[in-house]
Amino acid sequence: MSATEEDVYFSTNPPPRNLDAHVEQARSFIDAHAAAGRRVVLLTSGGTTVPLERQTVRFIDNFSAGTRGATSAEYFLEAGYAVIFLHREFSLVPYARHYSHATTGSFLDFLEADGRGGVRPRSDVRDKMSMVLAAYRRARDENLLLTIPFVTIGDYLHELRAISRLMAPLGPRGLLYLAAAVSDFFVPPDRMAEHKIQSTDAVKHRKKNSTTSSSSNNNNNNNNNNNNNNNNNNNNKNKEVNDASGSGNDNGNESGDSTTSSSRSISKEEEVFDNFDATSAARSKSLVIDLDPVPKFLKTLVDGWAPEGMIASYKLETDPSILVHKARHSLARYQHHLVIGNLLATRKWEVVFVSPGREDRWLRVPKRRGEWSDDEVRSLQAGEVPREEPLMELEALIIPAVRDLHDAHIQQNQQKTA
Ligand code: 9Z3
Repeated sequence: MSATEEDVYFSTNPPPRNLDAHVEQARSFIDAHAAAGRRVVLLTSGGTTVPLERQTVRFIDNFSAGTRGATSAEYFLEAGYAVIFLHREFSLVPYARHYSHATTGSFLDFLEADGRGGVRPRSDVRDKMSMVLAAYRRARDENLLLTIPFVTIGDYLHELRAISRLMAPLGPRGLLYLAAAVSDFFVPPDRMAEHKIQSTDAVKHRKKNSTTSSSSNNNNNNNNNNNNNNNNNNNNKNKEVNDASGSGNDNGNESGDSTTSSSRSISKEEEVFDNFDATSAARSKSLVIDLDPVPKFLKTLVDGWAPEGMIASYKLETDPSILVHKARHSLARYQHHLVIGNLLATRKWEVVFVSPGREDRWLRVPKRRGEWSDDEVRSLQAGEVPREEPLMELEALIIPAVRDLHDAHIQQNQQKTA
């Protein structure tokens, strides 16, 4: 991607409101850890949205609960990294993830009355909760975890660019671990509606009618035409509106006597349009959304924003037959260091590491009893979900393996500079 394309994207898509504050937080976080010689991972998590309106009521979302990202963050902290957790607002976050977002019940179910007017954790969850709490407190007290939210694809790209540019002082000790589910398509600002997209023309008609009567009459006529097929009764009422608007000619009333006639016509119209809303014609109106491709920023990221750090990205597919191919394609295209491929259905059981100059490496959670047979591996790789829940968190295997590759990346860089 050319510099101009990048400039155009970032100058036409507005930054998130708190970008400057986030940049300042990230700057002091990175500088402190760079000075301490610690590794820092910028980890992205959760799905980006694509707003359809500037004052957003409707948006397109990307699948991701944030489980991969939030769980990975905990294992990175355990592995000695400081973590910038760039995540979709209200998706899962490290440590709290163990108790939030329950699909049945609530986090309150983990608590019980202590008999003295207070509350305490339920006895059966107390041990685990005190471990989770201790790890969380350590991360917080030692300033090892910085959480920054995003919502839209635009927010995400602005934040990613700004923060990754700050990673330079870390040199090869910086790691970008891109697990967020990022939209491939978006509505460019020049085509985005300001207000909520309407499912009927009713508001447009009403607005126009209350200002210029000639255009309103045209609209009425259009509406009449639409209604013609569906509701003769409405058609008659609409005619009444036209007639009531003053001059009696097709172009509507003159400005002089508009007040009474237009207010009358509006109230009549409301009746007409309320009926109109209910017609099958209005209901069957489809909304066609024309989306542009999101510019591919990974190459720019590798070349310009964080040139010395290691970059690992996830590749999500649902079709097993293309997963490895797409992961390789991504690596060849962006020339970064690691693609972790996963299938939506089996993402909690296995992933594949694809990296330059190395054999593809599958990481799989162990089975409760025995080893995975060749047949079982084949069906996993074909996207078949095992009956039993995974025995452990796959991230417990992924993060140490990423750390090994990061060790090698740092070593290579040291050799180059020696
Ligand atoms: C992933 O593949 C993540 O592992 C998941 C995690 C989104 C599947 P959950 O949060 O899910 O645990 O529920 N993330 C990357 C998805 C993505 O959009 N990748 C892009 C692509 O595949 C490249 S950046 O083209």
